[in-house]
Amino acid sequence: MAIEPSLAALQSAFARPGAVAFEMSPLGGIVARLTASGNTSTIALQGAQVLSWIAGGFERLWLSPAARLGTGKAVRGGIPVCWPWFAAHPHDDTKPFHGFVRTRPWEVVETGHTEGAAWIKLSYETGIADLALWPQEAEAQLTVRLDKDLSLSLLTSNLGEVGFVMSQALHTYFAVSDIAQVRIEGLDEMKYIDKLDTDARKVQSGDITIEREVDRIYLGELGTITLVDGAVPQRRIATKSTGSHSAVVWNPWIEKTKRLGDMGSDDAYKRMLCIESTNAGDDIVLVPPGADHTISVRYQVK
Ligand code: TA6
Repeated sequence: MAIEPSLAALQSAFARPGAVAFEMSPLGGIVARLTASGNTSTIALQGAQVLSWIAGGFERLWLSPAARLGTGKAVRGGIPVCWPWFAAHPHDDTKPFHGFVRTRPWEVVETGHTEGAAWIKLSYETGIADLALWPQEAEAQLTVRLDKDLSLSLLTSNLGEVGFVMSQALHTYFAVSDIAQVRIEGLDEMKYIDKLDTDARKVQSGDITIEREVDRIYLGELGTITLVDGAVPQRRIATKSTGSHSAVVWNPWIEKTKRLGDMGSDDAYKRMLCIESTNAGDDIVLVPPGADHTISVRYQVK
């Protein structure tokens, strides 16, 4: 497991003037800050977790006011990387929910910039500490690119001698002004697994609105999924994924927000909505020895 390098070492090796800088976050860990096209994004080395994306002058991601780095717990909000399994481990629910890399230190392997764009690539390679959780030799590499949009690409490489099956998610928490004025376009007529109704399989009818806890895995060749925040100023964010045939829509609503206990306030559910790019549900991925798989997503403010 990588030891977190010093801030000075990171600055010296990977800073790019005006595009990539490293700093101590008020949340208590080292973060990279990307600046490009008048936008910014902040990524924690812990979990390679995007914590912030400010585009067009607005913060587009929701982060719990209770979020802290270095506590051994996953940070609630931003874009958690759920790997190498999504939700509960398929055979052993004593293992961490959403895999184990959200709390691990990832290693910066590359940064770069061009006119109007900046990016960072971080890596997590499984090691001895992970064997009890997942006895595979694998590497995850997350590339975060900021330009007028925000793009993430998660490459999984099988470094071992045996194939493995995995599931995963880029578990994005979008900020919304009022959940009562939000809808999701683009999933009409798509099949989904309703996690709140004994995994019943259903079909979406029209746009999605949120009036209760929602936890659904949409399945199939999903096109552009658009979050529409109808409050003033109206905001639209289009999401388009590749390497994925599933997507999760989740809002904890009132009771689950209280049960989670790290949302920052009992009414936090009104200001967030997860639209996640996944390999989840029926959409699990086999990675043969020496092979790899990439899931990616682009977020565009419309
Ligand atoms: O992606 C939706 C979900 O699986 C929900 O069921 C809820 O558990 C959410 O993830 C958050 O999981 P976490 O482990 O971050 O508390």
